[in-house]
Amino acid sequence: MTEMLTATGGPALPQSRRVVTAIPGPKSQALMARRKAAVADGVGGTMPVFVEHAGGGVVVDVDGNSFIDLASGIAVTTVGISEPRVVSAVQEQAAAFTHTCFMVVPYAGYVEVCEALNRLTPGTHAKKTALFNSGAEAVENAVKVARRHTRRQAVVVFEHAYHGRTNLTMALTAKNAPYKDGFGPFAPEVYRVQTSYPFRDGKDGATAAREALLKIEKEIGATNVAAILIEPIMGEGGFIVPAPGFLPALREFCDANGIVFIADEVQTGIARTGAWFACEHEGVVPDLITIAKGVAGGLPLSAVTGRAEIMDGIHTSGLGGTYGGNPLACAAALAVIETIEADGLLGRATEIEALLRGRLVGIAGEAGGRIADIRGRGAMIAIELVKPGTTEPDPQAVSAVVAHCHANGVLVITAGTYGNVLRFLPPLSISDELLNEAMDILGEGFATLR
Ligand code: PLZ
Repeated sequence: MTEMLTATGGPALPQSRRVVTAIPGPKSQALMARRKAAVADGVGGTMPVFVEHAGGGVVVDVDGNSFIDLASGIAVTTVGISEPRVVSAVQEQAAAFTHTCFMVVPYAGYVEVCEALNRLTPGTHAKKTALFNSGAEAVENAVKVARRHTRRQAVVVFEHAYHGRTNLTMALTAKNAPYKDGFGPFAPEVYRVQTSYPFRDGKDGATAAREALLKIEKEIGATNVAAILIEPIMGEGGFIVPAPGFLPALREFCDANGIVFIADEVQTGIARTGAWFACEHEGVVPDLITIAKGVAGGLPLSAVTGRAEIMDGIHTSGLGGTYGGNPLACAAALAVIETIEADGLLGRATEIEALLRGRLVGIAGEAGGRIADIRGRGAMIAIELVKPGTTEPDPQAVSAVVAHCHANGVLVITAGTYGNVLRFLPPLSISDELLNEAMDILGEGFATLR
């Protein structure tokens, strides 16, 4: 086990799985009752336990149960929860000043984060960045920038896409329940076309792209399109990796038609897939990239980074917000970027991919045809579950395996339009030992289905 130190130099959390009560334990049960009474029912929940401490590769609950973390708070704590460098940076910043509003009195941290993202995003062209709070807010602003630049309105999005829960981003998101049900009317001028989903459509990237682009030309008209917005790997949609060639074909179409190519890298960005950004795996350089989640180690921060001439097409004060690029979040982001670079975490994501894929192939071999697809990149890997011998989604099997994992100290989450995808998003600070132990429990979970 690797010895870890906290930011204050004290001993870190023991890196082990430990189940000492029924899940949830008594303290979590009491808090769940208070939650039920005080928190709006509409706020979703995965785990019935409340956290007390977390770090490295574990989340420890108020009853002393220690869960192996395969969720990273939905792909946020890529460098680990409370990573020591992030903790010190935030502590120092909090003591200096918590907020002035960058639009009122600016601070260097904001500029430094923009410089870093301009450097780290794909492409050698001149870039500019603006900072916001959430992924949805970044996506909304990218659309604003693209519309202003092109003086066009239509935005093209894809089946299985997820872009957020605000009014515009609900319109951009594909799946109805739970995200959109009853929340309309939705924003206009959003058009959805088919994506590339190799497991389900069996098409190569060029064919899938040709069909999507034909639909755009015939039903929307290329000259009406401000932006094509796509996640390079669909996140909430189930870690759908488009067939090779699909993203480059969209990129080419954007070039040929003066359309802004926006990569939503909110979930895939910042080392998650073994590259700084997932579109690098396909050699695609977006015009605009939306960034959030992993960028600030758990503090709320998001960004739009893109071609300087497109970003600067917006009039002064056309972009902003009270909290965008909050100083604590900027300090955290700079520490996250430093940690990824200093600890070689891009390579670690690739190692995690190899370990998970190896174990999942083994588990699939024993799972009687229930695991029909293993996919993803880096530390963003998923399995799609079907009724054996068919391609029919099996969300019940997912629920049963997840319940086994949760009861046995492994924190996993699901995804997919059909609710039949189990996704693994471990922090890059997790040990091989914990990953292997989590895969053992997962294998046991599948064994209970037989
Ligand atoms: N774009 C690609 O993955 C957030 C959603 C969790 P916010 N995904 C997790 C939930 O159920 O609300 C996401 C994403 C992509 C945009 C977003 C939105 O990011 O920070 O949640 O607004």
